[in-house]
Amino acid sequence: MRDLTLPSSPTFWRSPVRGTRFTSLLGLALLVGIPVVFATGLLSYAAYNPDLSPVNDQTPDKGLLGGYLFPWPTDPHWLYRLTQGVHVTLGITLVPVLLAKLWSVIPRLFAVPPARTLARALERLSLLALVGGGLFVFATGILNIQLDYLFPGSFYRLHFYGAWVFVAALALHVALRLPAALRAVRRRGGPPEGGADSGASDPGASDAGASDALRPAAPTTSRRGALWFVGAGSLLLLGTTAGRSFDGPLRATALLAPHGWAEPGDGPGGFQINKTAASVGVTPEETAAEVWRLALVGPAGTVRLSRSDLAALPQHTAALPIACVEGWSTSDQRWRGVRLRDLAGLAGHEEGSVPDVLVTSLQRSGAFRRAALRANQVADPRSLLALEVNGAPLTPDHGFPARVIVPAAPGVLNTKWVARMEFRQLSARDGGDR
Ligand SMILES: Nc1nc2c(c(=O)[nH]1)N[C@H]1C(S)=C(S)[C@@H](COP(=O)(O)O)O[C@H]1N2
Ligand SMILES: [Mo]
Repeated sequence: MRDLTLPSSPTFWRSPVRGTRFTSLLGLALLVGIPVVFATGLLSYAAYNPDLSPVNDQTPDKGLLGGYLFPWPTDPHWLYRLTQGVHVTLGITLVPVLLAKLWSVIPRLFAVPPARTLARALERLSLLALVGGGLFVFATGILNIQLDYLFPGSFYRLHFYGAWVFVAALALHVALRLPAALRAVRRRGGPPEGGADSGASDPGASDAGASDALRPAAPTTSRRGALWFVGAGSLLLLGTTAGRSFDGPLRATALLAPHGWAEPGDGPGGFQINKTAASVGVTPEETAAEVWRLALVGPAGTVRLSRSDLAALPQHTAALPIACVEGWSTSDQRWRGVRLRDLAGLAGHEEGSVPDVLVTSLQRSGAFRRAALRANQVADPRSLLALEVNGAPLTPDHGFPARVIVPAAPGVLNTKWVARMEFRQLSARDGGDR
């Protein structure tokens, strides 16, 4: 008899590696890792001050999903470095596990009939959200850290909504499948029971265990070997990614990180650079001493300061890292400049009632030209408009003549080449329409 070799045929998928236990082990690994990635992702979103307008408020319709948002703290000063390093590094590390898990159940994607009961039909629909949502959040995340903003609209919004869809479907999936997965994993250790790996003793096995090959091909590896292969892939990614959170020789191990290994040069400015001055069109002409002025806007009107005016104000030092949403970070750098709260004072705000601030770069276009900081960030004595780093004037690429640096904040809020600072209430409390 001729084989019917359509993917929907039970004999089409022949790898003997597929099986309930294999799938379950991968699923449990994801179940440990994904909640950590999700939680650090929610923190990352909160760290953006997403409910400050006009710049950061890109998800005004986030509704209940944004209900957990809280003012991002400034302590400990390495907070975002840790949470975002974990978010990106662990996310990348889980990719082989996710792909192997999907591979292990792919025959079920083609199963006919798609479902025998209404409950199964509904579950299969939720798998669309699970698989689609999972692939979507991982793909958008990886594209973002590669600086490829291929998706239309805001990355934050897409990744944020995608994550909620994915996690909601995941919660349902876990509720439905966890007991069977735990049984499948225990089975190997305990006394043999029925068809061991086949899932044949499970009620509803025709659905749940359908990834076992009916007519397995000759094995080229054992299931244990396949798990080692997946684990080794994860370790390889971990080992070639984690280094981007560290300075010194470790950074050179971050082979796969787009910004992880680029040599930023030696000297006081010799640490990671995201965008260079040239790449965003900031020229030496417009940052020259005779030309550049900082505009401070507040109740006192507009105050214009030259770089030497700023240098004549009380100078303070703070040791703070740059920690990018892409997951890379630097160790603490020694920044020196004027306190943001002192500038709020110059703009006419009384000491003790420091407001939010909207910072604009002299860079004319691009996503990072404006950023909003919350009052608690402005008030922190370590939050500076830095003029120097590591004992020398800022280099052009690190934001000369002046840049913002705030403890524990995502790198993108540390605006470079600052031209204007508006000190006023930016949060929803006064917003009216929300
Ligand atoms: N004007 C301006 N400021 C900016 C950026 C930018 O592109 N333009 N990039 C931001 C991002 S995403 C990061 S991570 C930090 C990087 O600072 P560094 O290049 O000094 O390390 O600067 C932030 N400030
Ligand atoms: Mo960044």
